[in-house]
Amino acid sequence: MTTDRPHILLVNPWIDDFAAYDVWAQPLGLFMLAGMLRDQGFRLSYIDCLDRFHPRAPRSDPYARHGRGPYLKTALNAPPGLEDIPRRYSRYGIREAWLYEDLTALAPPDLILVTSMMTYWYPGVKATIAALRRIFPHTPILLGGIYATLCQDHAERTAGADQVVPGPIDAHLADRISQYLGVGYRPDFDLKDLDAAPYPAWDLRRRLTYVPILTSLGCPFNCAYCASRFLQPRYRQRRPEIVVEEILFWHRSAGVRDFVLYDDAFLIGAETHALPILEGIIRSGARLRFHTPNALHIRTIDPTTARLLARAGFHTIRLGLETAVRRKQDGYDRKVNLDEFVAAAGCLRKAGFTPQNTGAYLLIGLPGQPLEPVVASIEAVKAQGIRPILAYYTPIPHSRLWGEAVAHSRYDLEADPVFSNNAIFPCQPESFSWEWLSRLKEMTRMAA
Ligand code: B12
Ligand code: SF4
Repeated sequence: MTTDRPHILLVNPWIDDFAAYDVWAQPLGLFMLAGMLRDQGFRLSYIDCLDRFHPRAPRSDPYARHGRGPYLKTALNAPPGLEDIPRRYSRYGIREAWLYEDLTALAPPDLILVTSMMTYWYPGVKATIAALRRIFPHTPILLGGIYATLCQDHAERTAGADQVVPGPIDAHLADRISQYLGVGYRPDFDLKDLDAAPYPAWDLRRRLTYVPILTSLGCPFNCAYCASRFLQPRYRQRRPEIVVEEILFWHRSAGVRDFVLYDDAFLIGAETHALPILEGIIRSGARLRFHTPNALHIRTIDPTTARLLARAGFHTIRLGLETAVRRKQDGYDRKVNLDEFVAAAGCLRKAGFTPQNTGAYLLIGLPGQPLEPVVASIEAVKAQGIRPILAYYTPIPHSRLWGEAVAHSRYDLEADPVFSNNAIFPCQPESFSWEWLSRLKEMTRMAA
């Protein structure tokens, strides 16, 4: 690497919310981009506003809960319109003064790339960009990621970046980077070929307590409440042997044991994708743990798959059930029915999975959704020895349910993404109350 190459600063912004926790959440898109840029010889720096292991942060056990853990937080006023929510609003991540110190210590960058995740976290993105501007007033700032893609217009009006760059990494992005840096940037691999890309530059992180893995991009389904199809229009899988190589690379070079699958659809076409990956991991003899917070497809779990998941070290299993009581009028998705769930649960139990590490997501707070089917679903899941986990619905622009969500919400969802926060149940049914929520949560408890 030559030092006269431009210097690019990558930034993971603060989160402003009623609650946030590091549930194995890393900005994978930004690290993929970092891997590609470093491969071209750019000098990179990384600032993580969510760094749980910042030298000035109180000490915490990095390996507790397989890498998960709490962010630091600083109390904030709730955004206008949300003052009546009976929960404290905070900025999650490092203290503002530490960010200024860390930025001041850096060599001035030629370009800053900021990522974004949940749409309703944008106030944290905006505050991060304002801090970057204060220290580096002349450096162009590009904003990409999920919020930038789902709410491009809002981001252009609000976030304070020089340019909002929606969508996946493609040739246009390479052109824009070249334009800002005044040097030709042309990755020497095919951007459409997932197997050809360099690994995400995870080594830029202070501590590698876990590593996210993406074995495929996108999803062949198109559930009404989800934006996966808009974010990644084409479903693509990586070659199994390349995925296994990447996992073993991080294990052998950095001692990583916990791996987190970020796929939307890991088990689709399992015969030629997931099963060879699991077999490759088993063959390697490495003692690893895998977690699937983003949920596995239930329909594809048969005795062989369950057995291989267990033998490969899958530890935290989450299943995308959404409801066990399908009503004709809902039509939200047709991913799985109750019989298929019961069959999959049986396979998982037989393979040794217990309620301690196996949970099924149940969606609550959908527009017009009554609470009775949620209660019935909780019971149906528990009856199978699986832990019900309530997933609060967040309305997502460009999903098929967005229009209905806008019509049902007590907030003006189109005016401000903060109103899409799932913690406030923006589309709550008539029968909903905070007391009801506590009762539902109580019902999900399983006997030890
Ligand atoms: C992995 C994942 C998670 C992980 C954590 C990820 C994280 N970093 O926080 C887990 C499983 C924990 C999770 C949880 C939740 N998630 Co989630 N998650 C995803 C998922 C499947 C993939 C995101 C990802 O890493 N993609 C892969 C990378 C490569 O893509 P990318 O980040 O988009 O980046 C690309 C571009 O944007 C670009 N890029 C990225 N940064 C930058 C920066 C610059 C400058 C540029 C130029 C380009 C660029 O490059 C990348 C490559 O193409 C997305 C769906 C999806 N298909 O995208 C949902 C998604 C983001 N999640 C969503 C939701 C709703 C949730 C939950 C609220 C679910 C719930 N009800 O509990 C929780 C929230 C928990 C939390 N984070 O605190 C929604 C977002 C909703 C919203 N309003 O914004 C999504 C879109 C799924 C959906 N239902 O449609 N999630
Ligand atoms: S909810 Fe899951 S299965 Fe449905 S489209 Fe989204 S990622 Fe695919």
